[in-house]
Amino acid sequence: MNLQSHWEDVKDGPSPAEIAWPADAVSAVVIGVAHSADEPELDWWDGKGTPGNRILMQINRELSEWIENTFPVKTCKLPYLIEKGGIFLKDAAVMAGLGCIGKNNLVITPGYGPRIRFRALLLDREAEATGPLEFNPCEDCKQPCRKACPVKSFQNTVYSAEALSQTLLPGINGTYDRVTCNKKLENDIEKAVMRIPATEEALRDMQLTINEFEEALFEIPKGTQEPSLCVKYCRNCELSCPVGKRHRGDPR
Ligand code: B12
Repeated sequence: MNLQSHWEDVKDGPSPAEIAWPADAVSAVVIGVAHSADEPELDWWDGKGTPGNRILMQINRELSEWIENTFPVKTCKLPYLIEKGGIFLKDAAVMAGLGCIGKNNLVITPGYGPRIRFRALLLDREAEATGPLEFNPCEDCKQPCRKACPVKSFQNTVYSAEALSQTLLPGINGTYDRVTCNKKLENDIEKAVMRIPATEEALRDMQLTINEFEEALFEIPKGTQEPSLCVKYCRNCELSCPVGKRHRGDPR
C-alpha cells in the first residue's frame, strides 16, 4: 500500500515544537452543537468560518469565563485546526462519552447522529470523563453513509494497523480515504469561489486562504453585484446516516 498517497502533510505550518499546550493542562471539556439537516446554513463557510463554528466559539468563551470565575481552574481555548494547536475533536468527543466513531468516520451521537460539530477547552484539573459509551449503531446498518460518497472515499481500505502502528483507524477499519474526500471538499471551494467575479490572481489567493478556516479574512472583490461567498461542503456521509434523525413534529 502506498501510504504517502493517502496522507499529505501540511506544507508551511508551524513545527510540532512551536505548538505547545499549557504544561499543566490535564483534561479536555468537549462541547457539541447540533447541525441538523434543517439548518444547513450552520455549516456554510462564508469567508470567516461557519455560523455553527461561531456559536461553538462563543459557548466555549462563555464556558471558559464561567469555569475560571467559579472554580480555581485555568482553561485554555483551543484553535480548530490541528496544525495550529487544536486537538483531534472526534477522538476527544468519543473519550468524553458523546458518541462513537461510525463507519462514516464521524462521531455518531445517540441524539443527533453525526450531525453535530465540536469544540474543546483544556483544563488544568482532572475531570472525570462520562465516556466512552456502549453504543454501536453501525453494527447492523446497511451503511448508506459509505454508499452516499460522491467520490468513493469509502471504497478501498487504504490504512492498515501495521503501516500506521495503531489499531484506531480512519473509518474504523481503515476504509476511509481522507485525500480523496479532501479533493471533493476542495472542489466545493472552487465552485463557490468561481461564482465571485474576480481576477485569476484574486481567485487563486482566495482559494489558498479559504483553507485557513476561521482566520481567513480576505478582501472579497468588488463586482457589479454584491459578491457573496458561501462554500457548501459535502455532507453526504453525514446526512445519509439514519441515527438521530428527527421526525416531523418531534420536540427539538
Ligand atoms: C482535517 C479535517 C478534515 C479533512 C480530513 C479528514 C480526516 N478524517 O482525516 C477533510 C477536509 C477531508 C475533512 C472532511 C470532513 N470533515 Co473534517 N475535520 C478535520 C479536522 C480539522 C481534523 C481531523 C483530522 O485530521 N483527524 C486526523 C485523522 C487521521 O483522523 P481520522 O481520519 O478521523 O481517523 C481517526 C478516527 O477515526 C479515530 N478512531 C477510529 N476509531 C476510533 C475509536 C475510538 C474509541 C477513538 C477514541 C478514536 C477512533 O482514529 C483514527 C486515526 O487517528 C477536524 C477538527 C478537529 N480539530 O478535530 C474536522 C472534523 C473531523 N470534520 C468534521 C466534518 C463534519 C467533516 C465533513 C462532514 C465535512 C464538513 N461538511 O464539515 C467531512 C467528513 C469526512 C469524514 N467522513 O471523515 C467534524 C466531524 C463531526 C463529527 N460528527 O464527527 C470535525 C470534528 C469538525 C467539527 N467542527 O466538529 N475534515
